[in-house]
Amino acid sequence: MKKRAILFQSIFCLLFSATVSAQFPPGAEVAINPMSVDPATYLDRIKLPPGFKISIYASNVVAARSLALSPGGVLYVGSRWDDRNSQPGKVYAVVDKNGDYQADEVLTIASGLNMPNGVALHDGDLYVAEVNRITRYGDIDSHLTSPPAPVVINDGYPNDFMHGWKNIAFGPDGRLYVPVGAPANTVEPDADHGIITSIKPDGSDKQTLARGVRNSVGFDWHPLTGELWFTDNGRDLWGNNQPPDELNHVTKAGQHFGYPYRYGKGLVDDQFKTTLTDADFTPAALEFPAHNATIGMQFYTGKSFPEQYQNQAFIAAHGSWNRAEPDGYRIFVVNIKDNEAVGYDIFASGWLTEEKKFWGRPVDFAILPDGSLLVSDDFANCIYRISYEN
Ligand SMILES: [Ca+2]
Ligand SMILES: [Ca+2]
Repeated sequence: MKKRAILFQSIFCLLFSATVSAQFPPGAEVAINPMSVDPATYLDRIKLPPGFKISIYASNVVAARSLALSPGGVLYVGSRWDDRNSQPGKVYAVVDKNGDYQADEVLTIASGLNMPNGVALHDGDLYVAEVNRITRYGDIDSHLTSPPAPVVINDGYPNDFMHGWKNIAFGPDGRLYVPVGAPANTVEPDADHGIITSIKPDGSDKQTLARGVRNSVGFDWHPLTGELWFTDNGRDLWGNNQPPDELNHVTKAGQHFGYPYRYGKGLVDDQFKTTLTDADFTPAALEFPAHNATIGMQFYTGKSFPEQYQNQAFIAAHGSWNRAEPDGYRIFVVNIKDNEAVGYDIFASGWLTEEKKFWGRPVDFAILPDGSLLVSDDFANCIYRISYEN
């Protein structure tokens, strides 16, 4: 009896501390077994396919999240916080002045923002997504040292902190796509949560493209079809090996991608009753291992990687926090054939050591004009460059 009480207490404490971590991220969203190292000294641990090389493009980019590269070659970087103990975040501009693929300047474009995770560029203007609002910084490349005051184009998004940080990007239709995550681990979201929306560049005409999305922090449009594909993270606190993380494929507006009733290709979470049936849900196009935290994604449209990577999707697995043995901390490449995701390979790994400690967490991508791939890391506070050297 006493043993049972202790066991119950331990489980309760574990669940409680995990829930607290889930609800109060900045300081508390600490995955298991972090190790702080100079990433430059650990790069030789990264495993890549033959012929590929990784280097540091920029260091000291604190909490580097979403990436957007301007036609002028300036890399804009969002973040969720300034450091692990303070929530307001910064937006950076990373400049490689002499074209040697090593940044010479990391400038702060804006600071004190409400988790400015998302950045996007359109007609020379920088768009920044905070939790509840989208702002625009006009003609940004020309004003790196004296950025203009931001213009608020939409402040009508929910202000929930949980899953409120956003990836944003302009679609082939010229609209800005803005997700709104579910405001908890598992909850039946109202019409304003668990969705992917789009707005015009002036912030007007909000439309909802997809529902049943728990927390997408990565999406991109297929270069040939122009259709949206997005990552989504499965729920926490449901064991070490379920539910799967997801890659999803939007084939028409209004599709429901399952949350909180279904995960992956059809795993049922019956804690919520619904009159919706399997036919009402769009299953994931591809499943990834649970808790890998698949976030940033990028179709490869560069020219320097081998032919097999053309139009394939790179996906960053940020790495687990809610799993007994850490997993993730790597980059997948998804094989998309005839508009179907047929499988994935591990493209880059090694941020998780053999002792199951992690020293880096990949987040998002950008493609340089030479075809090399930039990768942000919000734990090692840097931007990597992966190139194909033959
Ligand atoms: Ca340089
Ligand atoms: Ca789903």
